[in-house]
Order: sequence, then structure tokens, then C-alpha cells
Amino acid sequence: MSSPADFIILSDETVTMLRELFSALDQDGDAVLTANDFSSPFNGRMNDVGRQKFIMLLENFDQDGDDCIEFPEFIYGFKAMAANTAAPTLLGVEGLTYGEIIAKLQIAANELIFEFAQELFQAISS
Ligand SMILES: [Ca+2]
Ligand SMILES: [Ca+2]
Repeated sequence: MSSPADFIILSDETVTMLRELFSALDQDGDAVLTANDFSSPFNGRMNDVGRQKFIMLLENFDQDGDDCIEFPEFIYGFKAMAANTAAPTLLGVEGLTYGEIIAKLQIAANELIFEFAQELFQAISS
């Protein structure tokens, strides 16, 4: 079964950027985003802001509902966001081959994912 998100191919640059963002969010370095990463290292508790941020992440990325976000879920969530975003009118594609149009769309989808990642980073770090 494929979903629209599966048609989006991430560039190496995009994967590297998402890997860095994931690592930045993974405060305890166990390669999974969990409540721990949003809790105080002193008492292990989440404050309201930390909890809100963590819930926002779970809503966007936790596909299987186990309250943990692994890197493949993180990647998939960004692909799904791009796949579900309405594209602007495709002007200027007359005369291009299907291959060229698909390549252009992949670049545009990757650019969109960079924007989403930036928005997420700002929302989490503010
Ligand atoms: Ca972690
Ligand atoms: Ca999960």
C-alpha cells in the first residue's frame, strides 16, 4: 500500500537537515523523541510549555501512537505534510517532459520540507 507521501523522494541534503533537527530535539541522545526529551533534567517532569511542544510533535509524527517518535516516523511526517499541501498552479511546464516535471516537483517538495522544518524548529525553540 502506498500513500501520496511515498512518492516524495528526499534529497541527501534534506535527510541530513532532518537528521540534525531530530538530533537537536533528542536531548537525551537515545535516538527516539519521547517525553524525556521535553522534561527537566533535574526532576524528570515536563512543564506546560514542554508538554505542549511534545504533544504538538506527537500529533504530527507519531504514526503508531506509542508516544515515541523514531527517525523514520519523523521523516514520514514531513513527507506527509508536503504530500498534503496544495501545490501552486503549475505554470511554465508546457513543453517539458514528464521526467523533467517530476524532477521539478521533487525539488519543490524538498524546499517545502525545509520550510516546514524551519517552522517546527522555531516553534520548539521559542
Ligand atoms: Ca530521546
Ligand atoms: Ca511512534
